[in-house]
Amino acid sequence: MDTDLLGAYGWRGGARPDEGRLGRIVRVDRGECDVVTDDGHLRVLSDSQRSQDLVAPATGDWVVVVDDAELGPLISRVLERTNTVSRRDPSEAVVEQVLVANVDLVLIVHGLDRPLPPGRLERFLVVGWDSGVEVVVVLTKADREPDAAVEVTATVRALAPDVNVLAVGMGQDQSGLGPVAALMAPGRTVVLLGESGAGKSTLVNSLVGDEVLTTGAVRLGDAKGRHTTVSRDLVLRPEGGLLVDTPGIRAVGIWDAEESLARVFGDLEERSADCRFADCVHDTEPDCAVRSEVEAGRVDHRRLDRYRSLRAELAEQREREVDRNRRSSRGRHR
Ligand SMILES: Nc1nc2c(ncn2[C@@H]2O[C@H](COP(=O)(O)OP(=O)(O)OP(=O)(O)O)[C@@H](O)[C@H]2O)c(=O)[nH]1
Ligand SMILES: [Mg+2]
Ligand SMILES: [Zn+2]
Repeated sequence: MDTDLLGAYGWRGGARPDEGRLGRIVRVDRGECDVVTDDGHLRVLSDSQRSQDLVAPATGDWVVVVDDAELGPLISRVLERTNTVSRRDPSEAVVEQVLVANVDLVLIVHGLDRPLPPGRLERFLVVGWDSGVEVVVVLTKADREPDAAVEVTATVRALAPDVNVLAVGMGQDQSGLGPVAALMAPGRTVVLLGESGAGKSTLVNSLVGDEVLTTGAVRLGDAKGRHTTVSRDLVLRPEGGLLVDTPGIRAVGIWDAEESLARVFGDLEERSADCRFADCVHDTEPDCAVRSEVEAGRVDHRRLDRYRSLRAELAEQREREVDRNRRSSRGRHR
């Protein structure tokens, strides 16, 4: 038994729960999870069938494990989360999907062997910032595409001036890893988000210094990945720190992210204070201060389009949510 295994896995001290054993989820499968406890790794039932109120466990969650006489070890509850990285559940319009819980840093990983559409970066930024933690962009494959590294760094800087951008090359020799490794520290949880084939698993392996995760070749021609990673795995780095690898996501649906949207489009939000109507959607309204920025050539019209469509997406979510709540409360009163 390790003296402070859970400390290495990010437990910040403080009172432990009275009941059961404390653990952190390192992987979630259907109905079961891998949990690390003081005694090492355990396979446990997530038990969401039996206790309907249980928060569905996610990778990174701190949980209480109890031993059931019949079922063996199972999660009895999920401790309160400090934060989550969430998106809209791709299979349903009004359900939040927690990707990872209790993180300290989000890395948006992008492979330089493909273009970076601004809209995709903006979505990832909204999702990353919505967790409340710092976001850093990591550009991979700089060994193969040194020119793209310069160009894409400039694109990111233009869209998000206060975001740190790092470029790494993990080909024959490893370059640029130092600054990424410097973002890690004992007990600190870093989650990697990005498209399939971006190099997330490769980056985790490079930082860990071992082939702990499977990586996959990219299809020739369109630089698309093959969805090699299928689960969200929390990995301990021997030098300290935790990395959460995730399956590639292409179109990330934003969830309840007003504030981080305002951050990505801060300049536009500021200008909208001068629109004639408080609820201006910057479309055909008269005296729209945001559209006048576009007309004056100070803001790219495509950027305004992307901002408007993300705002519309959030507004639609809100409406559907209100509808749903209304329906379910009606159901209860019947
Ligand atoms: N030359 C070079 N190849 C890289 C670099 N990063 C990743 N690759 C290659 O890109 C391919 C995809 O990398 P993965 O790490 O599997 O990508 P991923 O983001 O984990 O993809 P999914 O698991 O499908 O989401 C692999 O063949 C890697 O060897 C890099 O910096 N340089
Ligand atoms: Mg992977
Ligand atoms: Zn307006």
